Amino acid sequence: MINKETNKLSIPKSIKKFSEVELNNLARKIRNFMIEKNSSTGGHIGANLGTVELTIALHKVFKSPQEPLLFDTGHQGYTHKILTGRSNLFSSLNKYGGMNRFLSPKESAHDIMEASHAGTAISVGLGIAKTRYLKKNNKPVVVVVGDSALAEGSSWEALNHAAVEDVNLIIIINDNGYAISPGFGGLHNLLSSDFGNAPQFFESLGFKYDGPVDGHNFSELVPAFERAKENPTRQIIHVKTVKGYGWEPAKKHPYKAHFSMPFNPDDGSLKEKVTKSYPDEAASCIEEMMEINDKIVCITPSTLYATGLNNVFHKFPDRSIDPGMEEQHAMSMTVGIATEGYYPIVAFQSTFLQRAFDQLIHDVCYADLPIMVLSTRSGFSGYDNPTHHGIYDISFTQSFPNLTVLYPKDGHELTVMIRQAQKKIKGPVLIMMPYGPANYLDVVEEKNVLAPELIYDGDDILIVTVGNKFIEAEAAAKKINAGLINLRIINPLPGEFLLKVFKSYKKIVTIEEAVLNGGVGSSIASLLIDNRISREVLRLGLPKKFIEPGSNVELSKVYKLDAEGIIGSILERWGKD
Ligand SMILES: Cc1ncc(C[n+]2csc(CCOP(=O)(O)OP(=O)(O)O)c2C)c(N)n1
Repeated sequence: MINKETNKLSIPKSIKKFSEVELNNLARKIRNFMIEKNSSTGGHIGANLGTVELTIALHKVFKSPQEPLLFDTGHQGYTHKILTGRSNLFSSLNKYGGMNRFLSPKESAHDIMEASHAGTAISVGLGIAKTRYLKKNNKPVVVVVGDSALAEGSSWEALNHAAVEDVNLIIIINDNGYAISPGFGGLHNLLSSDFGNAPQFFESLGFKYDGPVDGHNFSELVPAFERAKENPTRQIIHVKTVKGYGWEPAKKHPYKAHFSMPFNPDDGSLKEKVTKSYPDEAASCIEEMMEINDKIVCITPSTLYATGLNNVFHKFPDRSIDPGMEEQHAMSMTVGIATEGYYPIVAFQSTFLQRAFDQLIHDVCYADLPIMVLSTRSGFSGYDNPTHHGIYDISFTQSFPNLTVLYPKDGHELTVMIRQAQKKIKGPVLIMMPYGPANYLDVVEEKNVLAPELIYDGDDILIVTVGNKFIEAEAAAKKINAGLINLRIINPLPGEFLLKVFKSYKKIVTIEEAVLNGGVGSSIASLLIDNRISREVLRLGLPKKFIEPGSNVELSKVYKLDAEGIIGSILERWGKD
């Protein structure tokens, strides 16, 4: 089945003429391959086991890429990758330079778009279909969208538009009832209702509705897709699938094994021990705070897995809200909660916080109410897509009025910061934390961690470091006898404090795991210019480009943000003296 030499799953050239038995055999082969490969590399195993038959049926009926197949988010595209000749790449998944976790035109002409953020495919698909209409190309465009991605605000905008367009767009709802956590809300209820309201709902919007179709049964899938191909205008096909289908351990997993780190294929147990992460640390602290303060409400838009809030949600179900993948709504809702005198803590994965950019500035900052926003996986975010790195949050919040932005140097400082910020900051506050296991440097219970700290003085170079770069910055500072500041507060910039310390130094180095443009280094350079103070400033951070996936260690090395890289850049700028 798997050719060990080429590491490739042998797939026959054309499945167009396959019988149902052959299709089922192929599905079994693909499923086994995925379990075997993902068990050693990790991957979106549950999400992909659910789309095996659906994707095979799509490739049987439609001719990719002329009849383009778009998968919303792209995390469920493994079968599509295998059927388009990429099985040999699976061993490199979640390795530096390895196969993309999502779909990417850089990998194959069969991948029409690269996403990784949910809720974009109906819009892109409609754009293609509309342009094809102008070009008089009437080949259908097929979009596969998950039931939760369908609940994204952008998907609703796209549906509203698609409902009145005379173009050949087929929307397939891959309804497994799950986001990563179990599905939620009116749309979820509508799709999972046994009483058949979904047809009326979509038909009254203006679509043709076909379904529900059993997404693991070729005798239902293939005819449904053939019917749609015959008459592809404004067509919705509602396909019911099971996340983790065909793999016993997924049944017991709380997220149906949506994604897993390397696992034991027999029981799904993880191969490596899980260590306490920054979000875990923050979540324990929130749990204790909610215990003593019944006015704290905790929210996360479908990112329980990245925010560690499971226990909080379990313990305080009435004061915990996961509205689904609805970042904009989650952010705006905090204003209502704060207006009523409660204290909302809303936790995002940094990359998805971008979805709530305007709600953060327009709703939260302008309201200027006590609201806490947590941004997890700020900085490098591992082997996800290049668009998943949380490297823009520092830059975009630098310009926001009323918002205090904090970034602690370690796990202790994080929890003290959350407590102090909740007690002392009257307006909105955003606290960032990095991906990965928490570090613990010193206990800071007694200190005010809402202000910067001069850790020690040095010779003529001063390093100003932001958040998780502290460890590498400190190692570099010690090597070259530089002074060191743990900045902690990155908006508003603590100008008075900085200018006072800068008096003793000729050379200033700033370090941040974020894009340099508009970042802390730029703000410090502006501070000096605005105060007509002349200093040499070396800004260390990331270039304005999409950064490849990689571990923190790998990427810190490549982008010279580890101690060695920091020293190298300093020596390159100023030489040895
Ligand atoms: C805007 C955005 N928010 C959150 C995520 C994280 N995320 C990735 S897949 C996923 C669940 C997707 O659920 P669904 O669309 O139903 O697809 P399924 O995995 O169930 O097939 C989530 C929350 C994301 N990729 N994009």
